[in-house]
Amino acid sequence: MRATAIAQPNIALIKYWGKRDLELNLPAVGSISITLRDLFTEMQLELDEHLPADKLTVNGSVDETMLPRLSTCLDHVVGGGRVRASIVSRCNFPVAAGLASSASAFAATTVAAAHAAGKPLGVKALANLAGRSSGSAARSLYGGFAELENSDKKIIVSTLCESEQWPLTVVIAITETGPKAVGSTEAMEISRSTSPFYANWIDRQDNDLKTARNAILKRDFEQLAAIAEHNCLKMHSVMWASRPPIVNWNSATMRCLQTVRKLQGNGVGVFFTIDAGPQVKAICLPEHAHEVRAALAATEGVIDIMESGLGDGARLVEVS
Ligand code: 2P0
Repeated sequence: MRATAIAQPNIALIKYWGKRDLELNLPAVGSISITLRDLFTEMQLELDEHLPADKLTVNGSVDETMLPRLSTCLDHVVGGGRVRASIVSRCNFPVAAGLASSASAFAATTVAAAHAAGKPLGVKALANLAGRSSGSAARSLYGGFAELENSDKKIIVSTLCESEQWPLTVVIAITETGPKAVGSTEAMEISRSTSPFYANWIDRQDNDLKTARNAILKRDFEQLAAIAEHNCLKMHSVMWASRPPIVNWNSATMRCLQTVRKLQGNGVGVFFTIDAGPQVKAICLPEHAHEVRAALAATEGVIDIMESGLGDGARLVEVS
């Protein structure tokens, strides 16, 4: 009745923004991501019939904010009439700040819950269950480069390339540590219903997916860099043009983009992406990681730097 699982966040290179089914939490577009190695969320879950209610601690402190969504995640995996759970979470990076903390949290919770409930589910079923709680969590069930496709009432996630087949490095420039003002589910709905660019965004996604997929299969860094930056800026254009506007960037975010442009001008193999938060993720060839890290660390407004290679999908650590 007790299981512990670990999952890594993933960074989308071709982004998910918008839902086509709110009830089932199905994304409106496919996406392609890389799963990280060095950032993690561990979820220890104990199903306990004596507990009056679910409880959650994050890094040693009781936390009420994530609990309702985690409880719903457990309902999906274990079943509605389930016994209550005690969840102990450990995480080595800031949560709810645009670092994909919900992806790793729900991926790890789904794996731990299935094992704690004695349900031997395969990775496809686990990805679909994790995706019901958080669209991006489905991708954290897979390592390396993962593609998520919509298929009727389901999602299908597959590995395009394993982490060791194309070992890139991700340098993350932290420009703010507080939680974001508007959650992704709400922000996506605002974009869907108000952004004049939303329909265009949906129409063009398949082309971007195809270009990125080809770049990954050919290990073509330049082509991947160009399409990932374009897709990221397009998603933020959809967000900026929403009413009210959804602007997660700060001035340091912009300065980090200028730093990346300068590095590119000097022949450094690097590109940027930004999610629903102010942090800048610089994806680079491992031999350039030191230079990219130093340049971002020296950029005004950057308060911390994290670095990660690419890693594996969510997995069980212990069950008893
Ligand atoms: C992504 N993001 O593809 C995009 C890019 C943020 C920007 O997926 O509503 O927390 O829980 O399904 O997965 C963040 O959204 O959203 C996200 P829900 P999620 O990574």
